[in-house]
Amino acid sequence: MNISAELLTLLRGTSKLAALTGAGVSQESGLRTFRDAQTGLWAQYRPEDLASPEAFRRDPKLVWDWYAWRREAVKAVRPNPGHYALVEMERKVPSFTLITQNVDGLHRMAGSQRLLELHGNIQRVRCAECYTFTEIWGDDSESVPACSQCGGLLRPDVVWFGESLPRDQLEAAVEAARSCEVFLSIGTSGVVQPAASLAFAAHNRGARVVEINAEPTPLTSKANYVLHGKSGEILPHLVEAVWGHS
Ligand code: BV8
Ligand code: ZN
Repeated sequence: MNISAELLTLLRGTSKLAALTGAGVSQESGLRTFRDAQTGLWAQYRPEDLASPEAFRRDPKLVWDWYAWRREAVKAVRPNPGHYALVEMERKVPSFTLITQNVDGLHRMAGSQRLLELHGNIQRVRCAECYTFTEIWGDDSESVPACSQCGGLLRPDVVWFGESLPRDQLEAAVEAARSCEVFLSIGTSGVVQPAASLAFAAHNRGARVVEINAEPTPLTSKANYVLHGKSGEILPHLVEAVWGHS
């Protein structure tokens, strides 16, 4: 792939960079993206119909089982070169913030430190009532496990549609978007709010916006640079071309 000399020069001179990632970054690890069709047992459901408080109220066991299945799927995969390239970028750029919409925990597993998880992490389980986190729970196949503190239902520690994002993570993400010189939008369809507005906030503050995605999105027309392709191929190539081997 050809990366313009202009973009390479821009990135070499950047000291404040923010990167937003979506499910596309985990696709090459073998995880379906949010908009990919679901398969097997879950093919009949749309993610948006399961990832909501209403769905959990209506059928907690169905939602719990969907996340149990996704936790197993995540356990079976590893970060890909795109995740590791972002760890390398964090080491090279003086002020780097990685903002992810992904809940798979792969950025953390790859070693990213300056990481904001806007939508939570499905590896973490908490009580729907008292927020107590827990690592262990009964594996009764008939019902959703109960909180050991208050007896409430356990749920994944993710942000469902209609739920607010964690305030501290969102505020830090907005601050990073507003103050960066370059904003990278990687592997996201730019549909889900408020995450999708971060790139526009950066653009409105005069940041250069770079989109790395397999297909065009609502951001493409606004981006200063657009690299269409697989993030697991583009990111390592970009890091090598800009910052060379560590
Ligand atoms: C909130 C956790 C309100 C759960 C997720 C304005 C208009 C309309 C609706 C709304 C609006 N504002 C708010 C809403 C409602 C809603 C929303 O945005 N709906 C959408 C559908 C329009 N937003 C919310 O409900 C948010 N909360 O606003 O609360 C509020 C306010 C105050 C007080 C109370 C309440 C909460 C949103 C968070 C939802 N939770 N995840 C779970 O995962 O189970 S979002 C979910 O979608 C995932 O986190 C996922 O990451 C995220 C976004 O999807 P993408 O990451 O972009 O993935 P997608 O598949 O779409 O795209 C992948 C892209 O990668 C594609 O473009 C593809 O081409 C590309 N790709 C694929 N492979 C590769 C690749 N690119 C590169 N390389 C590859 N190999
Ligand atoms: Zn509880």
